[in-house]
Amino acid sequence: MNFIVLTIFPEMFDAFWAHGIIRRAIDQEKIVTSTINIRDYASGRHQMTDDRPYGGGSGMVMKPEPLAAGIRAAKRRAPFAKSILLTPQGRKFNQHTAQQLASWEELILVCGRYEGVDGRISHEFIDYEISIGDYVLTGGELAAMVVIEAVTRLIPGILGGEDSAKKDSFSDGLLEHDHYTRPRNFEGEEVPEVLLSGHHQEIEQWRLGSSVMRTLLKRPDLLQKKKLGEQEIEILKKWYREIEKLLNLHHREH
Ligand code: 6GU
Repeated sequence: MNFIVLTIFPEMFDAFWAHGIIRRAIDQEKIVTSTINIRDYASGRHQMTDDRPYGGGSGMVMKPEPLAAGIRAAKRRAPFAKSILLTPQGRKFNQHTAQQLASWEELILVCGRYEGVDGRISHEFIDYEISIGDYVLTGGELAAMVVIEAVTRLIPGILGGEDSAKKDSFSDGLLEHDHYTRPRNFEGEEVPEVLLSGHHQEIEQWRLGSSVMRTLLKRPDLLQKKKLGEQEIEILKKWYREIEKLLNLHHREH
């Protein structure tokens, strides 16, 4: 995958490229990364990349010429690339979008700043607009990093465990199960016995139960959307019966 980022703050990406999974993906030549400084394509003594909005109002708008020239330069490096504008007005990014983007060979990520970019850029030079959530950031740089990281970890051969991306939260509509590591007893709380048993089937059962209940408690919206399997329904029924028992006990007492 070839990622080209257009930004007025290319230095923000130096640390991002240099660590963790992104670093490893670059070293293993699974991804190629570069930045284009939009300011390099701005003209005039001050190389301004923004200007006041026509029609008045507060805030600044990114000028079209430097962005257009920057995107054209990126397209010369990556002729088949799709160009993505990071903006709070975009489609909400999720795991499904990450999977779709991972199927492209080349991506140009345009980081908007200020109040937005000139409308003619979004109309003529941008294939998709993506937002990473309903909150406002001053620029698209952090959002671009979010997208790049989410896409990179889906590229085959990047993660330690080959199937860990498949087991991730959201990829099957459930949150991940609880995880434990040593020590067995931490400040009085024990690791669930079944995880020490070595019974792989029972461990898988326990993990599915943990996933389903965690999703019910933390993200019930995900369970509503998901098509539940037989096993998952059984788990919910089991807990439903447990809760009923508890309620009956209390009912008798009061
Ligand atoms: Cl992609 N950009 C900006 N500036 N703010 C955001 C965003 C993107 N996604 C959520 N908020």
